[in-house]
Amino acid sequence: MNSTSPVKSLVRAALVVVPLIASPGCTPSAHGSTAGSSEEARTAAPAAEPQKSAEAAQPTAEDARQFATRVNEDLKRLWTRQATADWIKSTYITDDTERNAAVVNEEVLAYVSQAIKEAARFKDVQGLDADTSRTLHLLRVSSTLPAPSDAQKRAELAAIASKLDGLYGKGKYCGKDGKGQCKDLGDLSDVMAKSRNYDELLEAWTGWHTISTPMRPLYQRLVQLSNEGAQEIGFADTGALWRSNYDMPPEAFEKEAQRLWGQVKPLYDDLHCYVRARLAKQYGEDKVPAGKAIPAHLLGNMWSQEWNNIYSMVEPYKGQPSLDVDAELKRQNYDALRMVKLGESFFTSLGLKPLPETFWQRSQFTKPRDREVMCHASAWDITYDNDVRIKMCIKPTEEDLVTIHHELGHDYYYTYYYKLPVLYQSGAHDGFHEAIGDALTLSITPGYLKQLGLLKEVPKGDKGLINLQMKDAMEKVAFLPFGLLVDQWRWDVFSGRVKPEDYNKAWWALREKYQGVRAPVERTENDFDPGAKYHVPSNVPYTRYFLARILQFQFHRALCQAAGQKGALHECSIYGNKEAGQRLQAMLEMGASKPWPDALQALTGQREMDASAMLEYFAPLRTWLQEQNKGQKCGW
Ligand code: X8Z
Ligand code: ZN
Repeated sequence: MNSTSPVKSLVRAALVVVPLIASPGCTPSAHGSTAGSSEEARTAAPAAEPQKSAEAAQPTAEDARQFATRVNEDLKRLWTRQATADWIKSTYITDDTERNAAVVNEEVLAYVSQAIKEAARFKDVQGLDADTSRTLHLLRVSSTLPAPSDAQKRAELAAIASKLDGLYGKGKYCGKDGKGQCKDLGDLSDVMAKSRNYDELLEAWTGWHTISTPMRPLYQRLVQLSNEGAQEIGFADTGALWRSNYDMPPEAFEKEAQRLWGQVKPLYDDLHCYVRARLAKQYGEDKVPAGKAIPAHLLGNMWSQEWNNIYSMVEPYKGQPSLDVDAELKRQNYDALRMVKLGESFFTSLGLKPLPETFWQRSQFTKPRDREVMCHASAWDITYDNDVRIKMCIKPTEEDLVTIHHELGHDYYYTYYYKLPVLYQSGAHDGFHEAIGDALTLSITPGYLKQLGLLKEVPKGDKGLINLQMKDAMEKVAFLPFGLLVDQWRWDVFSGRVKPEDYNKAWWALREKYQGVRAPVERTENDFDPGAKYHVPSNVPYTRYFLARILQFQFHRALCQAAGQKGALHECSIYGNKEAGQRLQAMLEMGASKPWPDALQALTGQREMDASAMLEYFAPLRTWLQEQNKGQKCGW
């Protein structure tokens, strides 16, 4: 609405325990991963084994069509049971709810591998209709943790996945001697965000990184077993399976990710150089030397993935209007419900429908006082039939307000595609799903926030703009290399290019190469630092977030064009614009029914992912950064 650029920011709480499974949104009920273990190996045939159609040697295209229909029906039933069990478990963690979820998850795993093998019979069938071939393809890539058909191994894999997730979820650091007050990730992340004391930060960082040490042998076995599962269904390894979910050969996708990184790297490098110089002022040149990677504990976040928590340290111009939304949220006693309503009102302002009544009845907005829950934000459609919900532990912060928009983006995707067959109930690719809510937050301008009474003053002029862009960049631009490298590491691990004895070394080589950060203290192969990031022990693919950071600007630019806005991209807001809403809705309704370039074209007119919108958006900051960095020794 307003003519200044968006304020938003903030990372979602970089902490908390999350789902076990990757799925269309960030829900646990991922298609085919495991959410726990069952004690006994399930040797029996899957409960809902797809009926063996056309036993004859030569199946027909019609057999294939019927098979695809039946798999969609079976999966809807099975995934509903799985999501139900996972929801109950995640909102009430006990041994019983974990075991219950594990049993259902194993059933789904067994069904999916069986169905994929059966589908192989249709490989050479001529004349398959487009929907049938797409459905069979989506089935094959639907699982993020493929299980071996050997029931004992499948049970072992399920047990390991559950154990890893539990180690992360229960992770605590209780002081150097183990006898101090125990701190969980939430507490330690608060230190990372707020402290400016080098040693205090170091202790929080090293403390959290102790929790993943015991994960190493488990992770190694998970890699072995899931690779076996992947190979059984015809993939080179689990990483190749993940990369096959982008409507192009896995090798082409690897190149695509590198191409996009090449587009944004120069912008990241400029930000890195400027931020490092500011950090050197704060902590001293000896601690943060020019021309070297930055110690990983100084950027306000456990993984240095988003840097907005140290915005005050890098604020370009002092004396400009404050961009601190937290203060007003707290002062006005904003509660969780009001924050979610505010989020919904952004979507409905675009002409999108209100969330169903059940959303309000069944979501978890706040942390219950009387039981253990998974607080990591997620969005769900439990029945694949518009039973949409979010699960969060909302606090009155700007960070959570942004996360609410992110999660509602997932729910709006669900709510517009739930009538499709269940294998089409996904994002065009997983990066699309992660980008919807974020794209909308690019329209949350200071003007909008002022209207809501959440900012006192709208920043003005060049200085106000640079401050705003810096705040944005510390979240969006800073994230890019981390978004990419997590799976660069996993792809190498799954493929065997990185051997278990080099897990940690390879992780830090990538952290340094891409992010320009380094471990603040010596690390060895006794450590297992990748395990200190949730998505590794919980086996959630991560490249989606890298893609989403780029796509959200591409979406934003297209929506601004649809809204008829002609000004600079960083000044655009689509708030209240029905044309933009219609354009978005058309893409959401497609789900995964078509290859993603078709969906991208429907929204943007382009068939390629493209970071030029992100570069255009940050053009003013980029010029400013280059000016500031003159004479600096940039790079590492
Ligand atoms: O895990 C998440 C979301 C759930 S889809 C809260 N994110 C990544 C992370 O926290 O590391 C969002 C940004 C990146
Ligand atoms: Zn998400």
